[in-house]
Amino acid sequence: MDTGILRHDWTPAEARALHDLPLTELVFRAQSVHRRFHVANEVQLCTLLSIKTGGCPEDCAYCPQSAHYEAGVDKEPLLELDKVLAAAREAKAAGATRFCMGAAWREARDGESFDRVCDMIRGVSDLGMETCVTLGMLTASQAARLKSAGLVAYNHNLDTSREYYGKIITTRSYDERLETLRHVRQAGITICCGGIIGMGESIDDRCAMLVELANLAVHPESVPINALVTAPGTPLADRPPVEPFEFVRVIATARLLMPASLVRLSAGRTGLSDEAQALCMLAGANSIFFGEKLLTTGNPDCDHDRELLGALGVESLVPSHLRSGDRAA
Ligand code: SAM
Ligand code: DTB
Ligand code: SF4
Repeated sequence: MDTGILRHDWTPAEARALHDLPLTELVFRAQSVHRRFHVANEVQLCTLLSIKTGGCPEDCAYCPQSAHYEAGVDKEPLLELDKVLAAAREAKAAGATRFCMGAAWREARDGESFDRVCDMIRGVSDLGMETCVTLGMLTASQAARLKSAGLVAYNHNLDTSREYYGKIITTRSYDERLETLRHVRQAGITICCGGIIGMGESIDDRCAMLVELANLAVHPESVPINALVTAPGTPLADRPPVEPFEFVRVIATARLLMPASLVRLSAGRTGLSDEAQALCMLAGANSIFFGEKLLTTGNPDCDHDRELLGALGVESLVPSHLRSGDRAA
């Protein structure tokens, strides 16, 4: 959604000035903006499933699925359709409204695998869930095929600033990322695009990444903010954990720059206290990954999340087209 009052001309200095406000001022401003664009106390519950695990040719320094590192992740071929649909049914029964399927691919390739992913999208949509996939780089025609299968969202993260990118990934460029995002947008699929903090980047890098996202012609509808989940064997295995207040600042800045987007408190929740997560929600986070596993690493268990959301009085954010139980548009 772009209401015409959203800005697309943010400067890194403006983002930095917001980021560095006294914390209560920053959170107050972010929550004020949040309430102009969203229903307060509603959080989207998304469940992730790795549909193709490990053995990825890319060298992303954070990722346990890269074939360049020994992170102890077993390689698995593309899952069968029935397994994926069983997991989606389970996620729906647990309360998730969006089902996100991730493949450890550099790029999507046409053929039987791509056809199967399209079947997954159709099957999950038929269950009355929003669908999201992340398959690496896409051509324009592949994006159009995903749209025809009923895909609602495509996840493709910028991960960090343009300046820091080369320190994290050498096997693809920032511009290639942006090109896939253009294909997704042209196909009429919503964009889920964010990044990771805690990889050794500076505060300016974090702000530059948010500015990059906010200055896209249309803001990404979803902005996942991940804290690095350190994986043994990867080059970033020894990075210290992200300080909770740093997480809060990045979320609040994302909320201020992209008021209408869903900001997702993504990977890294297991390292945050309940109170820190509540503060992230006060700072404008209104989406989480819900389910015991992310792709290959852990996430808080569902019972604990239900207790937390209950204690906070948070309700599940159900997209309007799913409210009547209709098939995702
Ligand atoms: N291979 C596809 C790609 O890279 O676009 C899709 C899957 S990839 C695992 C999706 C995203 O997960 C990455 O862009 C990154 O932001 C996030 N991610 C991967 N490993 C992570 C980690 N250890 N900690 C936090 N986020 C991570
Ligand atoms: C996103 O921004 N975070 C998710 C999802 N998009 C695909 C992935 C997090 C992965 C964390 C590491 C793992 O479980 O392998
Ligand atoms: Fe491959 Fe995606 Fe992991 Fe990079 S982040 S190594 S592209 S699975």
